[in-house]
Amino acid sequence: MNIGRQYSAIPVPSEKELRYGEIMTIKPLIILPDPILRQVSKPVEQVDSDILKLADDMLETMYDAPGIGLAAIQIGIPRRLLVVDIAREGEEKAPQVFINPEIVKSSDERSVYEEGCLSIPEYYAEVERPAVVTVKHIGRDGKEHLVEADGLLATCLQHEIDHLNGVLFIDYISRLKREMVIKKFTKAAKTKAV
Ligand code: K1U
Ligand code: ZN
Repeated sequence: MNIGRQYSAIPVPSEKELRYGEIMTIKPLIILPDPILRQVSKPVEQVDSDILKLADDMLETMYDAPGIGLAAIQIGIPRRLLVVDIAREGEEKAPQVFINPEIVKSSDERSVYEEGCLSIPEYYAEVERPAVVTVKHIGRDGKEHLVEADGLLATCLQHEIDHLNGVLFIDYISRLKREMVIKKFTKAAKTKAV
């Protein structure tokens, strides 16, 4: 029996035709308490056209939500791949793709940010994390890169890398609050399932 199934959204991807006939797909998001969100994602073995298409679909899904980050597991794909774009409204888009990201350095300095999650819609909570992180990853070009991030990018990258390890931002709040959030989303999922 796959208990995860009962919470899963009915997968109804929508397609968007872009210039040059390219098709990008907006994928359904996996929502709490789906146990898929607790899976530990496996490394991407090869940066090929399938992975690049997946990254493009993730960006389209993130922009549609809208959000500033997305991990592959949030659309049900347990691979170590995430996308971010922290450009503000009115600014030019600045999509970034991180394949097999790893935090190789974290500052002792901490910062607090009110986080949200596309898999836990309309719930926000303050989370304290290292203020600056250095992230090693493979980019769209298939090459290794190092990014030193601070501010919102540092917070967002840590939130997304947590997703790759099955960790959610509600894991940093009190047990009582977390249980209340899970209870609320479990009830909502059961109501939608009928
Ligand atoms: O991983 C996710 O669920 C995406 C999440 C990323 C994130 C937000 C805040 C702090 C850390 C990580 C979101 O994008 S939630 C939506 C959101 O923050 C937002 C939506 C529209 C405009 C600006 C922000
Ligand atoms: Zn999230």
